[in-house]
Amino acid sequence: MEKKFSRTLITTALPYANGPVHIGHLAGVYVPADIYARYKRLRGEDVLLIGGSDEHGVPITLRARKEGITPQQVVDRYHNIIKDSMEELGITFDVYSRTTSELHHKTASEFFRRLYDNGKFIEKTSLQPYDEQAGEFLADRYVVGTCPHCGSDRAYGDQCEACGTSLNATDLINPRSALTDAPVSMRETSHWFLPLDQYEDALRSWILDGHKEWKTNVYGQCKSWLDLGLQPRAVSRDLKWGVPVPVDGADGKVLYVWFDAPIGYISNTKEIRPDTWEKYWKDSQTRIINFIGKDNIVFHCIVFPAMLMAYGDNFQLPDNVPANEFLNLEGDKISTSRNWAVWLHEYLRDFPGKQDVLRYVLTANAPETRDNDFTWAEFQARNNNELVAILGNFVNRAVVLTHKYFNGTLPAAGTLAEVDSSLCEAVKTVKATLTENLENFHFREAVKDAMELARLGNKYLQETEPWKLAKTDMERVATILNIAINLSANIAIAMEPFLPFMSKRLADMLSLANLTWDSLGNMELLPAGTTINQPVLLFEKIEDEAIKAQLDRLAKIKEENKAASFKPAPIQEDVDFDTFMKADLRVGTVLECSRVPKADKLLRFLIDDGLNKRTIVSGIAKHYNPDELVGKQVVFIANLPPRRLKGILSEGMILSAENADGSLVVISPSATATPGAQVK
Ligand code: B3M
Ligand code: ZN
Repeated sequence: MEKKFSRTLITTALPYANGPVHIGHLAGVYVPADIYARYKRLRGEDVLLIGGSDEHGVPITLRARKEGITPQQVVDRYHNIIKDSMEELGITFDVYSRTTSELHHKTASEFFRRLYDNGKFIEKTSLQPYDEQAGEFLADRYVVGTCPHCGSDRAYGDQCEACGTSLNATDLINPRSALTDAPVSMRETSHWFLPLDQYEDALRSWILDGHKEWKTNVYGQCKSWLDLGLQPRAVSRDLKWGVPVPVDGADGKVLYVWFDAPIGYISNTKEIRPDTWEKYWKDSQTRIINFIGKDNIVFHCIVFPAMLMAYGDNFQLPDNVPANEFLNLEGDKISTSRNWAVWLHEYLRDFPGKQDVLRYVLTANAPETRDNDFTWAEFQARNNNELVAILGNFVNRAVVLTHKYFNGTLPAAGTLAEVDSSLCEAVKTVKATLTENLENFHFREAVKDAMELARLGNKYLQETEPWKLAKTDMERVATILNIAINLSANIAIAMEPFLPFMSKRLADMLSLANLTWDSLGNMELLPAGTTINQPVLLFEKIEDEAIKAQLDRLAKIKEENKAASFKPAPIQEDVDFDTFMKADLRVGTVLECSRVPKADKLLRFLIDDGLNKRTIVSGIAKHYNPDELVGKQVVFIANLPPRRLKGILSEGMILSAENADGSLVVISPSATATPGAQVK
């Protein structure tokens, strides 16, 4: 039998406050968590949706160093951007706090101290990378060097971003400090470790026997970790930024960010429910759900549960961890450092009032079972072909017709015909699948179910054609519109978790107060006589220009990234001076320039070389219009043997430079030179 729970505690991964949130965060964590929370609230359940910023850890200190500001300034800036933009998107956090709060420091500190006092840690000494010049231990990210796999000389101590291999700082060739560029040495330091191996059996039976219903990606990852065997894990670090280790003699040590961050879920519950927080964490009637991305699975399914087991005191483990896969953007991995993302705060600026469109697209295309791709073309298509053409269209027709034939007062339904009853039945069936999909975190399917109601509505109007009956059978028209409007009311409820802004506008239009999940499926929800307000547009078409602007922005970023990662070719072997001097480099003035027929790369030049006119063919047609070069001066090699190109005798070679993006620019003197002048 299914277990009955009295309340649900929903947690969302705490985003690092080292940058704003992007569509990957939203699709993976915040939109699904909000859908679930809204659905549970519609059912009248006791729900808390917990969020907050993760403000410790190396990503924050790296960002601060890069920008020349303090870590506190970094987190202040991004915490506020994240908090405000998520609120604007309609993510209904009951609390969105931060791990630099006093309450969190106290909570995390006490948590550590209890484990320490109860002998739950082992203390171990190990060799860690150290920067002698800075006098600091270096976190993995602060060690840079050559990748032993691909030879990239920009690999970090935890990962090589060029080839994607995950590394240890000790794997790097010529490891250097990212702080001072000094060579890295290894020094002894001692840390506290949580002996995960001691919890292996308990974790095994809790997950592998007890939670076979978890998503296969989550269950599978846990199983492979457990099958490999768990090792003790360090829970402290030699860093200045973080929650100080609350033990005498531990100066300069802080809690590992992955130790303190999940405790943030507890701190934030305390913040919002100072008196009753314990029942959300320690009562077996509470159901805890962790929404996270796939890179966080081990911390939520293995490490944090082990911490809670070590703590005891009846702390409950999560009942489910519906982790998502990753969302890519236009075929490439989303990356904060490469600015390859659609940032939420920018989306809200560029598409004001279109929160629901983003929520819809990210849900309809959520990376629930595999990595997925976000494209602006799909965004536009789903808006125009689904939200506008199906949902908006149906509701609009129902409301407009009710105004046209009944002055905006909902008419009573008469005896139902076959087509009416089967629609009402279909609505009930949709409710059942929709509910089941929501309960099982299948939000992609769920939003399709909700959309099915609008599809059914369009089909119903198409079949019954009330506009044709208006001349002959107003009683029938009344029944049809009563049903169409009641279906619209059902849509307002079914869509509330997904499209809350639309749902609110629709409910207002229909004078529908008090949306509850219980009333979904009830096709007599709105009684005859209800005032139907004037139709308002629920969705509007998104034009090509808006999409093009976004694609142009991405194209520009791609160019910038290419330029930033440009590595000039290695210098060639020495050439002796006399050989070099044999090359006769001259300045010439372009007299004529034209495209070479049937050769899309070639331009034909006529050059004044001071002595004569000469023809040179050059492969730069992709980069210049012939006209813009006439009158310009170029540098060319004057003593190359003539060569025939596409039937034209080319007497020399025009010099140009190749940029990071492959574009070519012609080399010209910086001021006018005499034609024929030698370049020395
Ligand atoms: N800040 C990692 C991340 O954003 C981390 C999550 C913490 S959840 C307790 O991917
Ligand atoms: Zn590599």
